[in-house]
Amino acid sequence: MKIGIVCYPTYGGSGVIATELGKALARKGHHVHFITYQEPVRLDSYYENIFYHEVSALDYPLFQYQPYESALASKIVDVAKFESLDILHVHYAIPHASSALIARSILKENGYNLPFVTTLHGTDITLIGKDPGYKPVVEYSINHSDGITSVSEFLKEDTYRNFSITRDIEVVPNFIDFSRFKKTDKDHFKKAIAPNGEKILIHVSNFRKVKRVEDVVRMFDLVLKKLPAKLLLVGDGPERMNIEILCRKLGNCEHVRFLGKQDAVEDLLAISDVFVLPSETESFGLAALEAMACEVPVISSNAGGIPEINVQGKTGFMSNVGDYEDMAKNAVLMLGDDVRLKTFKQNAYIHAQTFSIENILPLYEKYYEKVLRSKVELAV
Ligand code: GMT
Repeated sequence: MKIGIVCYPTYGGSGVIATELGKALARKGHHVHFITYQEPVRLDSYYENIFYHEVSALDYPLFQYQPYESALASKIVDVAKFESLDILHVHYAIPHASSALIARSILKENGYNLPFVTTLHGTDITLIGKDPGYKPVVEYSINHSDGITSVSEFLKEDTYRNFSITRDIEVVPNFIDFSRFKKTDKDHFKKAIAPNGEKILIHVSNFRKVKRVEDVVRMFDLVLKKLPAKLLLVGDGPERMNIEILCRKLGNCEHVRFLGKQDAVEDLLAISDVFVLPSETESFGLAALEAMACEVPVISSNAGGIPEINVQGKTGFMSNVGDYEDMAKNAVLMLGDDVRLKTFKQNAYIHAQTFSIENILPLYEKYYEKVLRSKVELAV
C-alpha cells in the first residue's frame, strides 16, 4: 500500500506512535509518506520506503496565525496525486482530520479517491477537542472520516460521551518496539546517578499541567523520608520552572535531576526502578508502556486509559488523581523489598508484551484494508 501519514513531528506520544507505525509499515514493504511541518523526531535516519513531505505555511503580515490547516490540506492534495496514495492516516484530530477532509473533497472533484483514517490520541478529545472553540469542526471531521480508531477503550467511550458520533470507533492500542525498548545493562551509568545504591524513580513527560509533575515531586519527597532514592525528571514544558521552585521549597534538589528532553529514554529507563505517572487524564500512557517494556513497574493515577495498561498490584499500583501520599506508600512498598520489586519488574515486562508492535501492526493493516474495501463497495 502507499500510505500517507499526518502527525505532529515533536516529542508528544501521538507523533511517536505515528512515526513508529510508519517505520514498521515501511519495514513490511509498504510505501509511507509523512506529511508534516518538520521531520518527525523519531525519523532519525534513512529508511527505505519512507518519504518526507514538508508542509510550509507561508507567512504574511496580514496573518496573526499562519493558516496551517489550509497549507496541510493543499500538501495532502499534492502528495496524494503525485505519489498515488491509496490511503491517508491522520494522527490527532486537530487540525489533521479537518485538513484531510478538505483534501479528500478537493481530490474527489478531480476524480481521485483518497479515504482517510483518523486516530484519536487523547487531548484532541479529552481537553482541546471538546472546547466549544473547536468542537463543531472536530465532531464533523471525525464523523466524516472513512475510519476512526482510538488508542484505548476509555478514549472511545469518552469520545461517545462528549461528541455526537454516528460512527463506529475501532480501538487499536498503542504499541511498543521491543527491539528498542528493552532492559540493557547500564550499571556504570546507574552508579553515576545513584552511587550509594539509591533506588531510582523516573518521570517522563512534556511537563504540561495535565501531567501533574508536582505530584511526582511531592510523592518522591515522602519516599525519601523512608528510603534513599533519586528522582530523574525527563522532558521539558511549561511546568518546569514551578517544579524547580517546588524542589527548592521541599529542600530535595540534591536528589532530583532535571534531564530535559532526551532521545535515548530507554537508557534512562534501563537504570530506573519505578516509573511515576500521576496524570490528571491520560488516554493511554505510552510513556508508562515504554517503561514497562524496560522492566520498570509503574506508580500512577487511575485516570483515563491507564488501568488498561497498569494492572493494580501486579505491574505497579494506581491511586486516585492527586493522592500522592498513597502513591508514595505504594512506591515504598515496592522499593523497600528487593524480591517483591523483582516480581513487579517481571510482571511489567510480561504485560507489556501484549502491546508489542508485532501484535498491533496487523490490526492497523487489517483496518486499512477494511476501509479500502468499503470504499470500493460504495463506489460499485
Ligand atoms: O499529552 C501527551 O502526552 C501528548 C499526547 C499526544 O497526542 O501527543 O499524548 C496522548 O497520546 C499518546 C499516544 O497515543 C497517549 O499515550 C497519551 O496518553 C495521550 N496523552 C493524554 O491523554 C494526556
